[in-house]
Amino acid sequence: MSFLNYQRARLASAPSSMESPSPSLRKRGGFTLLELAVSMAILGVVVGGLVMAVRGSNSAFQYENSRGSLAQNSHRIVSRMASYLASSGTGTFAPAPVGPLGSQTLDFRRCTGSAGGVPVFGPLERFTMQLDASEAADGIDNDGDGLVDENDLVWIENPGDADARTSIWATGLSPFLAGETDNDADDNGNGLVDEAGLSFVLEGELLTLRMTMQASIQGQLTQRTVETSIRIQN
Ligand SMILES: [Ca+2]
Ligand SMILES: [Ca+2]
Ligand SMILES: [Ca+2]
Repeated sequence: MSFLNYQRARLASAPSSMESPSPSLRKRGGFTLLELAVSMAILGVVVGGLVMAVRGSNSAFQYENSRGSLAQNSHRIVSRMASYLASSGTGTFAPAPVGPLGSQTLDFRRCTGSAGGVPVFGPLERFTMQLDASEAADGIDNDGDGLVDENDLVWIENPGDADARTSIWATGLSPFLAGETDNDADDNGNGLVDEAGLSFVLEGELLTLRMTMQASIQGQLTQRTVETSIRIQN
C-alpha cells in the first residue's frame, strides 16, 4: 500500500464527529414524552397536597381563633355584669332571683354612696335577654346566621321611663343554658330547672350569674358557658 492509500484508509476508518450519538447517550441527554407526563402528574399531586394542607391549616386556625374570641367575649361580658352587680343591693333585686327557676331578668340599683350610714342607690337598671330582632321564637333559624332563636343581652337604665337608655351588650345568647331543655327537669344538674341562657340566682348574699353564648363557626354550633358568683355588698 502506498502512503497515499494508507492515509485514505485511515481517514475512512476514523469516527466522524458528525455521526449521531449512541442511543444510550441520547437517552441520558433528555426526557421522553412519557417521562415528562409522569413527572408533571407527580408534581401536580405534590402541589395539590401542599395547597390542601395550607388550606386545612388556615381553616383550623380560623376555627380556633373564632372559638377563642367567643370564650374571651363571654368572660368579658360576664365580668362586666358582675362589676355592675357587685355594688348593688340585694333589697333592690326584682324579681327575686331564687331557685329552682332563678331569673333571666334582674332589676337592680347600684350603691352611689351613703347618708347617715344608710346606702344611697342610683337609678333602676336591668339586665335581661331579649329575642334577637331578626328572629322569631319558632325553633327555626329565621335570619340564617346558624343560630336558632338566639337572644341579645340587653342593659336598660330606667326601664319603662321616657328617658330609658338601652344598650345591647351581647348577641347570640342561647335560649337555654348549655345542656338544658324545656322539660321541667334539671338536665344539666346545676340545681336549676329549665334555666335560660342568661340566669341569675341569689342564695343569701351570693349572686350567681350564668350565661351561654353561641356562634356558628364554619357551620358548627359552638357554645361557651361562663359562671361566676359574687357577694353582694349591700
Ligand atoms: Ca338565627
Ligand atoms: Ca339546670
Ligand atoms: Ca330542663
